[in-house]
Amino acid sequence: MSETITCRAAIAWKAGEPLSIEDVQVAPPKAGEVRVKIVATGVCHTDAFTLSGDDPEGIFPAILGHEGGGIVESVGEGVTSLQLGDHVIPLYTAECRECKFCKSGKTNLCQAVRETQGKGLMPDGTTRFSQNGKPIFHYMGCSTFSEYTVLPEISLAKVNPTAPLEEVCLLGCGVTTGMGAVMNTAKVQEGDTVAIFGLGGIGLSAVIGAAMAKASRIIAIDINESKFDLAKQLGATDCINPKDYDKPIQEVVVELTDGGVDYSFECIGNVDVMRSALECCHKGWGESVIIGVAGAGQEISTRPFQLVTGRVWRGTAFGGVKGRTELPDYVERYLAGEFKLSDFITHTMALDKINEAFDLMHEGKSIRSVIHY
Ligand code: NAD
Ligand code: AHE
Ligand code: ZN
Repeated sequence: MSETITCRAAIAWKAGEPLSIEDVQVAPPKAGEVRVKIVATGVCHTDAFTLSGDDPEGIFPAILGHEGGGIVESVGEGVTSLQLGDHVIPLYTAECRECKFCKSGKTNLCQAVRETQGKGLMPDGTTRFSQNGKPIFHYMGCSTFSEYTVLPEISLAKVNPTAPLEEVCLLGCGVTTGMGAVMNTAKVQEGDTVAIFGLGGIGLSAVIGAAMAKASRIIAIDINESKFDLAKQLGATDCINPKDYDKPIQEVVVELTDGGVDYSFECIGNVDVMRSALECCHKGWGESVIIGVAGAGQEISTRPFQLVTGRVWRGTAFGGVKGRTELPDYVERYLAGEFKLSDFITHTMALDKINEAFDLMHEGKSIRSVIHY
């Protein structure tokens, strides 16, 4: 039986306040749980979203972070699929392979631990994090902004140990989400036309996915033109800044593509852009995929006629990817050189500088900052 560990973590004490780097206690894993030493973690816009206070599920104090890579430090009773020393990627979408959702063959949204996860707790309804006896909540079932964290066994993907965790941590959210949205959710085919709104870690990964799918036109859209060089390098055929036009961006895309694109992806979390993304799709068949996460109380709208005339609105979480089954293969494909991750890592830093990662994101200066422990 392992002991409680005291380690450094970035604590979100309150919405809207910077993270505070402090000692926390991490209890040993209980039955069916695994304690992981985090080696590296990316900072995703969703972490900033929750810290801002806009997340209806946001709960404080908590340890944020959900885009990590680490090594199994100890396992609880009954854990069979993982052992000490295994390299793992934490999954905010678990995969139990037993629930109605897992068995449906229709979704990656396993619900086995989702309810307690949304309350910042482990499946038994308690937390493994505390500070001098005061409980601290988990986040998205991952809490990778801590040197050590505890997850359910079903929330860990075991990956090839030769893969650098400082890079493949990005497969824990951003890169898998963007690529998966294109390839799993939309199933873009050779020759299709695509528009991608927002060129952060998610949107640029969608560009990679569209290029891999051999889309004939990949229209990359952002109000920050500093993102355009990398978008082009990754395969975007056109880069557009909506601020350069005095008409709605959907009209611009429709004109550029003889009636609209086959697929569009919203990678921002802006409900007005979600509407543009739907309305730039081709009449009769165009499909728009919502990836961006919008704040509490926000709603999408369009004229129902947009759907009556054949456009489809859908959404995706973690790119529709079943983490334990499919993520190891994403790592293998990265190792085989099918796509690069280093392009995304614009900044690296130690945990005590993590607030700078949030500043860089808000200033539009980073794609991904990766924290090295
Ligand atoms: P990011 O901040 O790195 O990138 C967002 C990009 O959108 C930036 O380049 C920004 O300049 C651009 N942008 C902002 N407003 C715009 C506008 N009006 N028009 C065009 N471009 C605009 O964020 P990210 O980490 O790439 O995440 C993107 C979104 O995806 C977030 O909402 C995040 O919460 C969400 N997300 C969803 C999932 C999922 O599974 N559904 C997974 C990861 C992230
Ligand atoms: N808690 C928010 C929703 C947040 C959300 O949509 N999260 C995405 C992942 S974002 C990763 O960066 C997701 O996978 N959602 C599916 C799920 O089960 O959480 C809210 O609005 O309540
Ligand atoms: Zn994320």
